Amino acid sequence: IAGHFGYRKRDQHTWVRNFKLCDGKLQSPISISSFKSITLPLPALEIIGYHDFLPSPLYLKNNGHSVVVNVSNHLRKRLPYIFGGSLDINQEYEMDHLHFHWGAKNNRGSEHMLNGIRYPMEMHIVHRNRIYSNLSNALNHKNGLVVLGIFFQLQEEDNESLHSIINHLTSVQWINNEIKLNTSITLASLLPKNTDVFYSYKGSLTTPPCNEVVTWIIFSMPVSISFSQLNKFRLLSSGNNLIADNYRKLQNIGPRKVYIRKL
Ligand code: B30
Ligand code: ZN
Repeated sequence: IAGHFGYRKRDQHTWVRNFKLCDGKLQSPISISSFKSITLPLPALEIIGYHDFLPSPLYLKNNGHSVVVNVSNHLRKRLPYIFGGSLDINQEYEMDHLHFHWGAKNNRGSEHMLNGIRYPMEMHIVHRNRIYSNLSNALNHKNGLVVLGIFFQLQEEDNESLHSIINHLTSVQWINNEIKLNTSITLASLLPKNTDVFYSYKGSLTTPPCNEVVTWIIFSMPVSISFSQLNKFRLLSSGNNLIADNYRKLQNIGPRKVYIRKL
């Protein structure tokens, strides 16, 4: 199977049986409304090293539920990291990997919704708190991860910053296919032009095991992707099925607050 969990409706209902944390009160994704969000005079989110090329080699992998860009970093270079914004003072979060969620049709694909809109794709740049030595340790602590969420909206022209990933998607069509990327990437090129406005709330991994350890930061401004570029994601396969529609159903906000930072 597609790596121990599936996204079809009847599959998502079984997540809580196998992964108890998926039944928690701080789950993600959620539907975000700018009107219901609380405006805070937050400092800017500091994003350090985002203009530098990620250390090579980068690995592109089809893990059966998404396509992932991993950094190997065997030379222990300083990876891009973030702090400030809505994050606890003195906590730094280092980039771990990035991956995507997308739809089979243009009217779906993003995990979060913003003001009633579901975008055709959402990218997650996953960051681990520097005080934890690796991802699995970070998953045991409620300040373990920060995930930056970036929405994609369709546009006629290609987003050239995505070429270094999308040109190689055909090489990872099947589950567990992994290739070394010969080109490098800057994370800055994948972010929206304006990162001053973002939403933030406390939530979870959107996949099993659903640990409630994620401070979510969702940028208000989307980035662009062309139809033909998005269609290349839609050819990725988990074996018997296409990966497309790898987004989790919306979770209850409950008493949680969503904060918005504006300029
Ligand atoms: S997300 O950004 O909320 N979609 C993980 C990190 C971020 C998100 C989801 C999951 C994560 O770290 N998962 C645990 C590690 N995974 C690796 C993986 O993502 O490939 C192993 C696993 O699930 O148990 Cu399959
Ligand atoms: Zn994700």
